[in-house]
Amino acid sequence: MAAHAILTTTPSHHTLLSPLPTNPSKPPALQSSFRGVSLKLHRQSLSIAAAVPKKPLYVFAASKKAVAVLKGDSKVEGVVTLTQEDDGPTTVNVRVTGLTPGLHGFHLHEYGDTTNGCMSTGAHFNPNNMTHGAPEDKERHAGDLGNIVANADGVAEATIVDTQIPLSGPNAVIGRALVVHELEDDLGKGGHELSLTTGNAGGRLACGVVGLTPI
Ligand SMILES: [Cu+2]
Ligand SMILES: [Zn+2]
Repeated sequence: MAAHAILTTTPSHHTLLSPLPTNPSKPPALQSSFRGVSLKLHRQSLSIAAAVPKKPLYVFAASKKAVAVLKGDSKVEGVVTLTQEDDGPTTVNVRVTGLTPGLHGFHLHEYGDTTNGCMSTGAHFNPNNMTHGAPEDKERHAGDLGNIVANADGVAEATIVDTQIPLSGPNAVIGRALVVHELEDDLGKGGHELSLTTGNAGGRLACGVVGLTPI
């Protein structure tokens, strides 16, 4: 009997943790508790909707921001922030230090796995089964972000705006990794056997997993 009682109360606890009512036939005590929560949310929606009546509520929660902290086996390191409004393009702000002056391939790789350093981040993120290219090409990996350019001090700063690396939805890049390379990415046009897969950009100097951060 005791075991039976525990089994029947456990689902109620799970239901209590849920932010919205999920079961219309729950006991009266739970119902009144959920009414309080629902009512509070409803009031907030009403006051926001009244301030800007023509926009649906979800617009206010659609700004997304993510960050990747790039590190590797060398002195190369960096911080990259990614922001996206609604379903618009993603703005990527890059600052990487410790590079040799010149161009360095910069990509979003498929996996946010750094168990074996930057090697375990896999290939370029490529949800549409394309070959490697430049960011402005039709034929490109979604993760192809071109090159960043380091100055004489080895510092590369860039702002990249791209439509193929959203922060939500089926092709979201949260949980994947950004990688900065040793060499220039030839953008698929170098004629090297690796041009159409990696841009022949050489070793992976530093990488970081893209994770959500407060807006
Ligand atoms: Cu890469
Ligand atoms: Zn690529």
